Amino acid sequence: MKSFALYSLLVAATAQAGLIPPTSNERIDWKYEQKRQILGTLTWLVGKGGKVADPAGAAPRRVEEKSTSAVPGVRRIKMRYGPYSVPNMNKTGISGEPGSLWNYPDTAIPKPCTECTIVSQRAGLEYPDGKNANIDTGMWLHHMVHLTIGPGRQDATCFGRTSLPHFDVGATPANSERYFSSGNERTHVQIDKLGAAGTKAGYHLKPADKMAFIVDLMNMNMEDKTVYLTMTYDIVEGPLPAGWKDIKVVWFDANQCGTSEVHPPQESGKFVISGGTWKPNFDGEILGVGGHVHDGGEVLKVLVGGQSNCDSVTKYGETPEYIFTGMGGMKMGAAHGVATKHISSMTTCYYEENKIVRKLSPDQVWQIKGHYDYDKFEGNKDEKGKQESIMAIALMYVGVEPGTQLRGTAAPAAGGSAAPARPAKGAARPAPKGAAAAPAAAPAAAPAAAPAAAPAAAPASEHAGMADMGGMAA
Ligand SMILES: [Cu+2]
Repeated sequence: MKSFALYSLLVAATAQAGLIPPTSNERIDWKYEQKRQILGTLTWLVGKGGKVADPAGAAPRRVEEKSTSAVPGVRRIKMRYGPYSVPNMNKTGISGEPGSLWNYPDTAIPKPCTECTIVSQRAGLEYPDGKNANIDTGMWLHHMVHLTIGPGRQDATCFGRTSLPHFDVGATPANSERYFSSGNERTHVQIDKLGAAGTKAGYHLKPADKMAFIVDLMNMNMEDKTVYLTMTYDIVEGPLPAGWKDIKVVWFDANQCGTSEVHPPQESGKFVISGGTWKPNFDGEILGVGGHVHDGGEVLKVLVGGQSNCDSVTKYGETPEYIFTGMGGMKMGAAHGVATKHISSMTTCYYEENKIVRKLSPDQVWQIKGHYDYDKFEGNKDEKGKQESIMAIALMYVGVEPGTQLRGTAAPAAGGSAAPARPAKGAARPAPKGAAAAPAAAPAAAPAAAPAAAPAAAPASEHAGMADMGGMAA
């Protein structure tokens, strides 16, 4: 059987790539994680959803909009990525999820510029005609991870570890970093919040950097849907402005370096899911932080020394597009357990809104806790009536001196010409069944970046900065 051969191949490939768990990380079921990713990958390989060609008459892929940023000289670039075909509710992926495009890697992601500094960013989801796609029409930006791959890029919380999200886009935590993420609440990251006088930091995108996505979308309709993932960037063109700080992002996760998914420990009532602890492995000043939980969640707490530095609080169904009444007023089939009111925003903490700590220090101990209460907020249930997997994630944006590397690691070689590594996954696979045209029209895959000289891995003794594995506490 073709799919079985593929499965064996994938198992062999992942094993070879070193995805075998280190023995110290016992709190994560790596076999389960691996199986989920392999099955998810197989699902889109056998033609259930994925990147397709632009439908006729689709809105343009790149537009310049009027920026609302108070920082002088900022341009707003809106990019439309994909489009992605999302299977309908009658199609169940091999991993068991109906109506979903599950953790789909796309490494053919054009940047908004060759070199610029990003001061704000927000994700969205749109139909080909440019109309907003959300829960009221059965579409859901379930999860997306935005990675930067390039010389000097290091992931502060997965460095030195095997990591599924990095592996998924053909990279490692030693040559790439997760720098942005979005759920359907579509939180606007606003480093430029202080305006013209106060914004002296941004995420500096360099010429050698490549971008990659992991895309996870849901479709509660009875027919397949094609949607674009949009990304709106506010940028300052060219090198990092003089006197500005660059940004490093710290990714906290209850299932760190895995799929981010956690099984709910309870089917009702209150509980907490926690990430592992992290000791800062670089210096910098905390600019902002925001959290992500799933429906049923009340607050994501970012703790330092056991005290909350930021409470990222959920709000539900603030606008009609976040209310799911079902398609045609009925929650059909596998969609019957989907909640009515969904998380429509999560609060963030910028600058002085961080309660205790504004500077990173190696003696601090950081941890996140996702507080859930299914009695207060409805979760999403599967076809069998069981609560679906949940998440607790926070992204902390830290202002750093340009060129900052994780402690104990060497700076990358200057220049950093990218050597071809492996073909970009997002453009290399065959068209899904039923796609109008082969994805030949998709942008040619740029070779995945590989730093000219990968930063030397830190010796074992330097690994104290790594977060340990996440876990649950009732
Ligand atoms: Cu999520």
